[in-house]
Amino acid sequence: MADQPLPRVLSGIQPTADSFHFGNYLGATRQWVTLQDEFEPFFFIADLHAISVEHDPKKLGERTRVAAAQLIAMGIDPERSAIFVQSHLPEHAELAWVLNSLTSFGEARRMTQFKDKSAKDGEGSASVGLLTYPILQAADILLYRPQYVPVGEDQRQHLELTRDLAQRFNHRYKKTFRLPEPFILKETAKILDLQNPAKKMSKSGSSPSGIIDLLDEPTVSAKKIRSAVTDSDSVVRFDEAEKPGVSNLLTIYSALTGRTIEDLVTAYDGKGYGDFKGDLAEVVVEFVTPFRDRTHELLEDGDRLDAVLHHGAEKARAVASRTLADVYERLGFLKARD
Ligand code: ATP
Ligand code: LTN
Repeated sequence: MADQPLPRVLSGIQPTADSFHFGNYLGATRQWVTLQDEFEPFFFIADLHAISVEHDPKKLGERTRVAAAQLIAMGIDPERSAIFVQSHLPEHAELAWVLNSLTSFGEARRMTQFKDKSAKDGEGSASVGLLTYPILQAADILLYRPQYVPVGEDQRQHLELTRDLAQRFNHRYKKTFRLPEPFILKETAKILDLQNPAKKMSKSGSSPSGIIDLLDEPTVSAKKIRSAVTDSDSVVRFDEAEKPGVSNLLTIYSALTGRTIEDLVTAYDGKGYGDFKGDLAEVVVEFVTPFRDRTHELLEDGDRLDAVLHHGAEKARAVASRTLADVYERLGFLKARD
């Protein structure tokens, strides 16, 4: 019997900083690594999304390469997974245009990420790209008809919009898109800022001491863990409402070591925050040191990285161009002559 094709998994990450952080890794990309075994995997660097806020064109290309190197260093296998750059496939922007015409203005404006990001300088000066950002994201996803989209909690609403748009298109024209499901791990869905545990750790929103970058100097990361905000009672206990800082550190500790939260709480019973943070700092250093080395090694061979991205784009194009052709046909566009 012929092998059944595997269901697909797809996700993307923006090249908006010089490094990924622990929120990106524990919330999202770590799941990319495990899911690639059981699904046909597509992972991309969302450079089109990165220009929806002001960006530095001198840095974008290099950040895109560094992002790809980090994904490989984490364990995304370029032989198995299509790793590609969003702007290398015009199909993403083309399907986004189609979906723009299916989305109401109010629907786009209600997205909390748009509200948060546009609040900074006022909605009137936010780019229309920031408003339509989730529609481009829906296009990214629907082109590949994936079963799962592994992301952090902050992306749940965008996934809901994606499903709504898929349903709307299927209903209005003909069944074309698969309804994707978010894949969000409860425990690590929202890693918090180390200095302000009321907020998520974020490339754009965190201060340098609130965020642990995977490519930071390991001694710097250790220091950030040791000076993370906790509270004054000195008891290591998991309580997200009363002790968000300590609970966040327990989440990171548990995710990096595989030890359960209960096991950690028992192990630090009667010890203070000093021991707890010191040990976690060591765990973090042990994790980031080989990761950084692998990333830097991969970055030394730029040609090989570019070849991986080229090959990834070819695999992606084979799928994306077929979906887009179906969409154009169903919309009634006149076919171009060969
Ligand atoms: P920016 O601040 O530029 O919006 P970001 O730090 O939020 O960036 P993204 O590139 O938007 O990072 O996110 C990449 C992936 O990481 C997404 O799946 C997102 O949900 C996840 N993610 C980001 N921050 C966290 C976090 N603090 N906890 C868990 N997951 C996160
Ligand atoms: N908005 C996402 C990045 C992203 C994405 C996607 C994630 C762009 N397109 C498609 C999953 C699927 C973010 O992480 N901020």
